[in-house]
Amino acid sequence: MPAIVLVGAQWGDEGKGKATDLLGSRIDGVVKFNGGNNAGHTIVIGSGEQRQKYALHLLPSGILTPGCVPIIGNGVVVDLGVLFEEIDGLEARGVDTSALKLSGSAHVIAPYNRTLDQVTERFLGKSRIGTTGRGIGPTYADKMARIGIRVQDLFDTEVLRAKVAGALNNKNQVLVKLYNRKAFDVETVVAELSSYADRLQPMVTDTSLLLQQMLDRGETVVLEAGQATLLDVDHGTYPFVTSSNATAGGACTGSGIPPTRISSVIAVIKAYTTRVGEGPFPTELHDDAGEFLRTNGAEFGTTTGRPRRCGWFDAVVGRYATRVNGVTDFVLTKLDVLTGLAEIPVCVAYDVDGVRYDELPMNQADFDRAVPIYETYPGWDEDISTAKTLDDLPRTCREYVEALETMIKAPISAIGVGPGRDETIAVR
Ligand code: 2SA
Ligand code: GDP
Ligand code: MG
Repeated sequence: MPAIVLVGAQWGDEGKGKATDLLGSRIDGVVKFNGGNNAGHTIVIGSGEQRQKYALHLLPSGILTPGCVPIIGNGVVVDLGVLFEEIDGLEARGVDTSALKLSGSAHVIAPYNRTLDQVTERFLGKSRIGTTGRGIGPTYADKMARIGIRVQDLFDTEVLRAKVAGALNNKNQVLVKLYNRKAFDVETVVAELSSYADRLQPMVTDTSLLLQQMLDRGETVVLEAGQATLLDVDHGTYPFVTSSNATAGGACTGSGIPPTRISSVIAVIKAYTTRVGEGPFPTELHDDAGEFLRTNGAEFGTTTGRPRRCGWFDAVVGRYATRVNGVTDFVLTKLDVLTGLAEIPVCVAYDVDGVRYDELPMNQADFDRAVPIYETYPGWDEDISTAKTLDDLPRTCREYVEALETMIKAPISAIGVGPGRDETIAVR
């Protein structure tokens, strides 16, 4: 039965939160499989005076759907303070979070990992990645170096103490000698992490087993990615990426659901492109058009508030997302943001030193020099935010969507025309 993977096709903030939320009553569980509180998913529910906006970071989007089991998988890195802050914030607004499950194998973001993320970025200066500063990279580095702290370690103080001491062995030297920072005290870290244990205990579960049982019962589960394809540590614009696998492959390793159980892969793609943080972005705009997209699309980081870099739709990136994720359906979002533009350029290929590339160049150095080759489409002026079917869209708008669909080589099954749940066109 269906295990649906949902990923971002570009550099993030495509509207994955809204897309997951839209699946709503059709799903029994949502598992977040990568990343941590670097993610920011905005979900808008209701209309008029009833309109409510939620910004989720660590919690899966399914938390807002009654009856849906929200699950934090083993592939996630968890800042426990942020987790409880988010839970308390939702509870205060009347959202029931009691069904939340957390993998005992998920890694914990320790306080020294947050510090290391921030000081490393500062020392990198011009070569910085532009991270969210939440400790994500150093925590995944510890996981791979096999010196990470896992959720299950919090329930045995002796084990926890040994692990924290092991992790701090080298880190304190680096922090003091290289970065001129104070050393972390083992006991203080142990006390901080242990303080969450009692409240955490009831939600800690073998989530891989739970998910398998749900699928065996014929239930539907969504595997929800944080970040996006071009931020994937293997398939993205390395080193300007996050430190996890945000593509469909990561959904299996980060949740414990095997590839043979995945039934479809939905990719969310914006009708233009944004990126936050450093790194190459061929269609980036530094002019009034970029400002138009940022203002109309409210393109500011959900977690950090940083202004997002904005540019035209890049069909090469879209095709790449189709290929590396095995996309079966696209959700095209923020089409409404383009309303009012006389013409809309779309990048169909790149020119790298006089050579045309229809696919993403293999070498990062070549991608850095990629110059977009544009085709231009006529825009539209009509308000499309109340459109419910393709026929409700102006002809030029429909033609824009059809052109994108042909270029990205997978069907567009839903279109977002506003942030709200109901501001959506179901295409098929
Ligand atoms: P990190 O913190 O180590 O994961 O940063 C590495 C790169 O990954 C980018 N990244 C993101 N890009 C877009 N959206 C993200 N989530 C927030 C949002 C971001 C925010 O929803 O708006 O509020 O600033 C996200 N998380 C990580 C990051 O910019 C680096 O390029
Ligand atoms: P995510 O990280 O992919 O979940 O995306 P974010 O929540 O960080 O950013 C997407 C933003 O676009 C949010 O503020 C959403 O409310 C908003 N949004 C989603 N879909 C649409 C849409 O179709 N139109 C408009 N105007 N806004 C949208
Ligand atoms: Mg986001």
